[in-house]
Amino acid sequence: MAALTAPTLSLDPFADDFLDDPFPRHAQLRDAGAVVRLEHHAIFAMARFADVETALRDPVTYCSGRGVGITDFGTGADWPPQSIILEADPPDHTVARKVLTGAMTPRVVKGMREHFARVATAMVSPLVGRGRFDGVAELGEAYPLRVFPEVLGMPREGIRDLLPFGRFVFNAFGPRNENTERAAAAAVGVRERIMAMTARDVLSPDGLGARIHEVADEHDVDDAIRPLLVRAFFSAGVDTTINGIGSALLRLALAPDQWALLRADPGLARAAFEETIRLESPVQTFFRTTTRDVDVDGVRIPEGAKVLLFLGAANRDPRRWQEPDRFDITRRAAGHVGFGAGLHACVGQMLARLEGESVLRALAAAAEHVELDGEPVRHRNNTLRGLRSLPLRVSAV
Ligand code: 8QM
Repeated sequence: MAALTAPTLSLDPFADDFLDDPFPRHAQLRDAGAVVRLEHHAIFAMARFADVETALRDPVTYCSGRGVGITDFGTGADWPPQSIILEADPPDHTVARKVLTGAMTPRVVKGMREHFARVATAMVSPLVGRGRFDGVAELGEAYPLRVFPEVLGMPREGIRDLLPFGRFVFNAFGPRNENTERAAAAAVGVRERIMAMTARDVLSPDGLGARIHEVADEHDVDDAIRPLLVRAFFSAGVDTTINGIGSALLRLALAPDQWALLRADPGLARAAFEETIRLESPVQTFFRTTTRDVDVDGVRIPEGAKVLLFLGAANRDPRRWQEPDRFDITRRAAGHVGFGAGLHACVGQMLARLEGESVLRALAAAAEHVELDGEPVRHRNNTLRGLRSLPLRVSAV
């Protein structure tokens, strides 16, 4: 009986006005129906938690191999570069996933804990001593750009390429609009240098990059795809955590009551980061492509359709969350889809949490108060939500 046509909206989810203030439009998308058609890009979209989660957990119907951006790799497109893991389906995905999870085991991540805490404390201390600092440049970016290359074992001279590379990757999931073109222009030469850093002989032998090559040996992985497995860490691990940490600092600066809770119990640092991922969803959207006609709430989505999944809208769906727009570090944020769900759920989520927790713990130990010292400036990206600058004022304990 599924014959209803999807409610059609004319909004462009990659336009400046949408990206700068997505939440009112998220509500509009959720309220319009379980599935809506966005005619501007000739795509379908889902924004309710239940439907986004169902799609994420049904990779047979909603595949990734045709790309998780707007480009359909099923029709011979070869731009932007396709991910070997994120944009693959079983069985190709299974092998890639095994190698990346094999390199980043819980034991490996646990082994980083003390070092991460020490680096966070050392980084936070002079900032708090100064009393004012930029939460993005001096902490949100500085911290991941310090610990992540170390963990990967990549050459120092490659660090400056990580930001433009990540910004390009995440913009390029969207259409070729101004954001994508700007990021592509800023990444000229960057992609080649990033690929050069995936080679076994430039990665330090004790890092995660070298581990990927070792695990790839164990699984007899083809030489041709190894660089792409290492590249996945370069693409996925930097801007994501940067925007997560920046957003957490903003949220805490805006909510003195939540800051007081964290000060009283630094054990809440991990929960505060988790709640930030729910509320701000650093990765706002991903596409899937349907592998068959599928009926959702009476609406037929045809085979081969691009479906935009609004992770950020699902994470604030009032059908799923109480007071969804409230930053509450004591709520049960677990179960959000900020790290995805199912087969493709973020491989690095434990590392991301450890970074977030380490920074928030260090700050809560060193600062009595944190508040805004000026207007935060948003960073615009087709997929990522985060900040370009965040002026903060802090008082030492
Ligand atoms: C996003 O290049 C890649 O393999 C890759 C790019 C982006 C991601 C993951 C992998 C999901 C974090």
